[in-house]
Amino acid sequence: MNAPVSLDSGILRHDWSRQEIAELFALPFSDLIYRAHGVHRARFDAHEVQISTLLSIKTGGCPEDCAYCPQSAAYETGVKAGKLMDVDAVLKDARAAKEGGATRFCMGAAWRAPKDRDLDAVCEMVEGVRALGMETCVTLGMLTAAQADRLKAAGLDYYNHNLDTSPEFYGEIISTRTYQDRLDTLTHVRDAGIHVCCGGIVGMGETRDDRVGMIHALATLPVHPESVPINMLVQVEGTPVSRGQAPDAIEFVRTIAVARLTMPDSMVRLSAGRETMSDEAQALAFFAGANSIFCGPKLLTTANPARDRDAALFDRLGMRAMAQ
Ligand code: SAM
Ligand code: DTB
Ligand code: SF4
Repeated sequence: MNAPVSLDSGILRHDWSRQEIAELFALPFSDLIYRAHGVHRARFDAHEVQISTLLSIKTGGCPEDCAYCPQSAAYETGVKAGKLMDVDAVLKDARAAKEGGATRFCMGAAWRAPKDRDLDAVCEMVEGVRALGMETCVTLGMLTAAQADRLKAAGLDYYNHNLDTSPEFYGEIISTRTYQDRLDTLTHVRDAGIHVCCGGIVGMGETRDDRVGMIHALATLPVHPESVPINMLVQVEGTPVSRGQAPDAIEFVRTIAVARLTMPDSMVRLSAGRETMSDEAQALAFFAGANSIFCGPKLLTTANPARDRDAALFDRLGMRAMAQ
């Protein structure tokens, strides 16, 4: 006989204990995704997916040592360091993204933190993309409160800054900044009135308990991030974590489901890692509560599924792009 699985519409809470989150992760897979889907369906149209497009506006040569990242100057990954792109070139790309169906344009820079003069150009980009009628998102590294205010004044909608993993495992992955540095930037972004996009990575050799710790850190923030990207590690040769075992798709889907259950009003993004993920694993991730993706053939430096593969998948699953 099946034990009864309680189906509810989700409760918005910020006081999750690690134990409660560990218990969600440990549920039988079917019970977990059934519950997560129930919450998802109660709060969202389960057939709609929000679509963002990514552009690397400043690639490579990053002084940070994030062990997963092809853009760190600390590792030989074949990524060439470039300069900040011109505003016009960025806007040309944004127009193409809009034509491709994206409602949000995300610009990423391989910086530890932006210099104030770099921010002048980024603010122009934000203004230009907004004028095209798209939502804007940037990810530029650490921000001061004053820099966050400048981005808000330029009309920025979202700032992406990930916690990446648990507080305990963080030091194994990054030595050049602390978890608290990340939390401080998130506070500056939140205080400036910008929507927060914050999530992490699955598959870097962390334990289940680290995934629990990561979701716990996100779900106990004073306000849940409006957008929670769950990235499956893209194993890039030359990065320290590329030598581990390939990430486990079932564990990835569990992480999406627990994010959905603990942060019921947030958009959960099935983020990096779709290029090597089967259509079936993606379908499970959508069922478990993911409702946002990056579309277009490239993430920042690595491959993402071609548009026709995504279109075919949406068709097969009866899903559609969310209007802005
Ligand atoms: N430099 C900024 C920062 O670190 O916040 C912005 C860009 S950084 C590339 C944005 C996020 O991309 C990282 O926090 C990480 O979660 C994700 N990322 C980077 N490399 C990845 C990889 N190989 N696989 C999966 N996610 C990755
Ligand atoms: C996020 O959480 N994932 C995106 C976005 N935020 C900026 C980046 C994924 C990068 C994957 C590796 C690359 O293409 O360089
Ligand atoms: Fe730099 Fe961001 Fe990559 Fe870390 S994740 S090395 S900060 S670009």
